Amino acid sequence: MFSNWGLLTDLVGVIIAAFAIIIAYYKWTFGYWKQKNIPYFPPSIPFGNLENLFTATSNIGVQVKHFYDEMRHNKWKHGGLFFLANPTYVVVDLEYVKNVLTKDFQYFVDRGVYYNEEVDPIGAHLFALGGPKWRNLRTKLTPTFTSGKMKMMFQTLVDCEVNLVKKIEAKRKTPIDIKDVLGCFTADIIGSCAFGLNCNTFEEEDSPFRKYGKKVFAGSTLQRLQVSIFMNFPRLAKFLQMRQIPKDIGDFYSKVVTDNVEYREKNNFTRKDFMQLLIDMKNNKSEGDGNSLTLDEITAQCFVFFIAGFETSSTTMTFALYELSKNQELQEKVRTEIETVLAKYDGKITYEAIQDMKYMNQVLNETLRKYPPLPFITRQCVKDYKIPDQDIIIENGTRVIIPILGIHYDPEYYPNPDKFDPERFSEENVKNRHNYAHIPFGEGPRICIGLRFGLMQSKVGLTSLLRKYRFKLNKKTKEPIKFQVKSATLAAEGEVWLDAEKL
Ligand code: HEM
Ligand SMILES: *[C@@H]1O[C@H](CO)[C@@H](O)[C@H](O)[C@H]1NC(C)=O
Ligand SMILES: *[C@@H]1O[C@H](CO)[C@@H](O)[C@H](O)[C@H]1NC(C)=O
Ligand SMILES: CC(=O)N[C@H]1CO[C@H](CO)[C@@H](O)[C@@H]1O
Repeated sequence: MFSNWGLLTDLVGVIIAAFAIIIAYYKWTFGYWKQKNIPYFPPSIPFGNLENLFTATSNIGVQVKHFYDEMRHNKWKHGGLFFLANPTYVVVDLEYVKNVLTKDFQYFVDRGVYYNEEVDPIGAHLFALGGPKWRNLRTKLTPTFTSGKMKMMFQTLVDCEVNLVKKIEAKRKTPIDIKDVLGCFTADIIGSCAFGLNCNTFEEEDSPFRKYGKKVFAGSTLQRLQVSIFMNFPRLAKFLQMRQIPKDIGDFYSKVVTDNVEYREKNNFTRKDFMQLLIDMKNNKSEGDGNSLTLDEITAQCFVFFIAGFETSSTTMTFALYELSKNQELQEKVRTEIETVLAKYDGKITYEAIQDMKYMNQVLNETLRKYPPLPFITRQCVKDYKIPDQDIIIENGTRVIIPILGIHYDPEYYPNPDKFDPERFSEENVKNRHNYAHIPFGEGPRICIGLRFGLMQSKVGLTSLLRKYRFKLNKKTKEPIKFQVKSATLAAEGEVWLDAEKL
């Protein structure tokens, strides 16, 4: 025992030295924004400007919004933050936002999301990739999302709508957990369009598909710790061969795609969905137009379509119905439009009918303003960038944040921002506002590729529900609604309970 004393004191010495080095590193890096002459808020060790990762009481998106608010209050056009020890550049001025996302996009091509193709190929999807790899894939995938392709897939959506109405009908006697019902609906749609599954896959409450889908977003403390390592120490993560997506999840989705591709090729079976479009690209090799995809690439894209597509649209519809339940007058106005438009199309929900609903658009715009599923987006600077009207260089490698939630609640653009008011998106009012004051899908060359699809499925869902039912908020819903602290997206904490009254 005593012979170990020497070893123990050595160990203590090493630990103290390590701490000293870490603290010195923090002190040094915390000088970054001051030296750049960019205004910033004083950070602290070890979380920088962020709340304690383990005891945080607000969603990171809400935290970023608070910083935006303070920066605006101080009349800053931009500002510096520290995420742990990492300098993070926040763009505030809308002209700067436009520069980063669009005008000077070539300097901000990357998203700065960690992935490691070797250990999990499923992580190398469009959302995460950067540089030429991203550009190449984006070019290949863009034709998959044209309005022509959306029209082609429309019937698949309408097929799923039948199940949605059935579900509401079955549950109508008691308050409805609308978030859950709509989660099934969008999982159904994307599962069917990206994975070629039949619509009723989600009849059972916990199909493996949704279970794994939820798991990706769940955000246990361990998961968030991991994400924080990915964000702040990507090189360490790569060195440790860390997976971004747990093995069981990756294997599950991989198998679904592989089986499906095999089945279709063996049986010469085709279907009008995303997967088919990707398979067609895979088999395009011979034409040598550089348009082909590997099986791993297909899997990764199907996976990201599912992950990016189901939660975003279901929360959008949930919040829209929540707001419309609180305001019956607006709900009636949407319903009137639905009835008028559908009457022109023989009472059928068609692609054209959906495009014809102007007020529905305004309601969705306002919903996405108040509840952008992604409260902020990131870019990574890929070459030194001089800010146009200032003598400041943003260095290669710097993480950039566009604070969507903050912009969407800025009283200068949206007076009385907490009020839900679709009139903000009348043609007249939109014209009088900066284009970049409403960016729920991002902007520029990296804008959400699934924008059309997301809007389309949200409109189909709302149309089919509102034409048949009147929704009212049930007392069981905890108000005011808070945002989930641990989730990566902006989702409601707890259930949203609605009563549905048949019309
Ligand atoms: C209401 C629904 C949706 C919202 C609010 C939304 C929002 C967003 C946002 C904010 C981004 C980042 C854009 C940027 O960085 O400028 C994004 C990217 C992306 N979204 Fe969506 N999204 C929605 C639906 C969908 C759907 C249905 C799909 C697929 C079927 C999808 C697939 C993607 C992909 C692949 C990217 C990465 C694009 C790239 O980096 O090139 N999204 N989305
Ligand atoms: C597969 O189907 C297409 C059209 O349905 C047909 O042209 C083609 O010859 C079929 N291929 C095989 C191997 O059966
Ligand atoms: C930016 O940094 C990356 C990684 O450190 C490096 O590979 C790249 O060459 C740099 N780009 C420029 C334009 O200096
Ligand atoms: C200002 C704004 O974002 N308007 C959008 C409202 O929604 C429609 C589609 O639903 C978009 O085309 C508009 O650009």
